[in-house]
Amino acid sequence: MNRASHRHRLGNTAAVVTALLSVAAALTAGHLVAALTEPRASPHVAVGNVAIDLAPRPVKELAIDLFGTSDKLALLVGMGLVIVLLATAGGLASRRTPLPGSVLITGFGVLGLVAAASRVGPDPLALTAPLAATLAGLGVFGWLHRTAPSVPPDSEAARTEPRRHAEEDGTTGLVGTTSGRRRFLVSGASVALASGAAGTAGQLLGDARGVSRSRKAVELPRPEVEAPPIPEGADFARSGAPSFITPNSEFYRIDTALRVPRVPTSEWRLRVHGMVEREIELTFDELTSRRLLAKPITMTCVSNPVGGSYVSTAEFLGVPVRDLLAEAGVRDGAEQVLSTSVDRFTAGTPIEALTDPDRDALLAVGMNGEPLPVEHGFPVRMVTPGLYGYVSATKWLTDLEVTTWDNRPYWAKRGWALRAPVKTQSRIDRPTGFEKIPAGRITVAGVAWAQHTGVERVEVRVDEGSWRRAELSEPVNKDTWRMWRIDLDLPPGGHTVESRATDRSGYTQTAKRAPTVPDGATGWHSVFFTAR
Ligand SMILES: Nc1nc2c(c(=O)[nH]1)N[C@H]1C(S)=C(S)[C@@H](COP(=O)(O)O)O[C@H]1N2
Ligand SMILES: [Mo]
Repeated sequence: MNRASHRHRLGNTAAVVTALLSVAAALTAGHLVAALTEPRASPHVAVGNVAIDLAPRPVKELAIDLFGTSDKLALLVGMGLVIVLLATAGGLASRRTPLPGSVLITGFGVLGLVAAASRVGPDPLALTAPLAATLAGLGVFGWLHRTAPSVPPDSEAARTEPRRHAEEDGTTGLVGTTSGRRRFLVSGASVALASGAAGTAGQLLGDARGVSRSRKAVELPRPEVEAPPIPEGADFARSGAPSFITPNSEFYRIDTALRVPRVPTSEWRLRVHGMVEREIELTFDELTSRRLLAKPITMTCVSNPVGGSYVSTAEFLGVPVRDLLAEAGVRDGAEQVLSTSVDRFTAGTPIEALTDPDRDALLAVGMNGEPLPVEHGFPVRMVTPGLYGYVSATKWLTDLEVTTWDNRPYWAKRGWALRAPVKTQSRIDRPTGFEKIPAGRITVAGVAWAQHTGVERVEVRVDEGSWRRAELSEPVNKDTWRMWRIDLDLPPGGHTVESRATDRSGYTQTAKRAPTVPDGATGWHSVFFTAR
């Protein structure tokens, strides 16, 4: 054996860093390969799930008591600590030779293999991730171990004062040590970066694939009462108004999620609690085995400016919220239901709006005949006719707490109104602003909404002339929008057209301009165009 390799001995820090980085490389490589092949075979995920299965009941109950819904996170953190401890010990044991660390990594690998095989079953795909993890771990460990700078045996000084030592030693230690250190730093940093990238990519990819698989597997149950078919006369799309049903891909989208939550149905749970006689906890199957309703509902965002596009209609399929509240038994004094999403968004909905047998607030699972799209709250969201979305339409729903208004919801804490019924509004879709159209007979068309009251009338005026009644599309229900259109004969030149809606309570859309904050914009939509 030559002198150099005989003298290769790692300092404590280098040894521990080497071991920790190797384990990180192993786990993240395994996670990424699992995402590409079989997500359940990701080594730490498989081991964690086996641990959950094997844990005795009292341990599980204790974990839930201690950590509540964060019990899975707690398990992962606990596993992380054990791994860090073992890796540290393995690193320290490998200062002279990489053998102990390699044995440890192989041991982790075998554990991952057994766990993955037991979770996935006899499928060769189950083996790829643990194998990739083991190879990555061993490879990185061997490489970093070789790259790590040597510490001369039994020299305290060497660790603290490498320069003096190197000079005394008469070797090229000064140069060697510094560039060796740098090389080790660079190698270590690249392993850390690559692991971070692999882990993130694996997580994003795995989540996306997991949820799209879960969504494809959903078989929507039939509603107890089918919604009547949408009459042809509900649509003025040919005149330039939007289509009555908004296709899912065009439905407006508003949320605070930087990244859309990805919740497979198998992981979804709903808790109904607070001021109730009986708490309820439901799985997705338990929810969808209840009575479902199908109903077209027009949703609107409070941030929709006059003339804006944050308004859309879909046929939602879901369980009436009032059924669940009746099951739970709402106690006296309750004022709102605070709904919470998996990403901690909250909305507060007045209890009357949810218990009202005439208003079909739903825990929706279906949208236009499909499971909810992921961006629109898969697997379960709330939809409440007649209220702006921020107080009534929590997506990725996981918790319903019956409580009082003392408990402030997300947007109420940020200056928006606590109660927010949708305001009666209308919008002009044709002509569009500054459009140039042939003079003579022109069609002006648009949409109006007054959810839970119903649109009664839409009027149009040009250049501040007299108001004229527009033709209205066939009503579908009082919770959906109505289309309108009117033919006008106009001379060449610039014109301004305005519209105003009147609802079934007799209220006419006000001309008074109000901003969206705190409870929804008002004013007439006006469009300038040129006829020539
Ligand atoms: N989890 C969650 N749910 C949410 C929101 C949110 O930010 N997070 N935004 C609300 C708002 S402000 C509106 S208008 C509706 C929009 O629903 P959509 O994106 O399906 O159109 O969702 C509501 N539900
Ligand atoms: Mo909104």
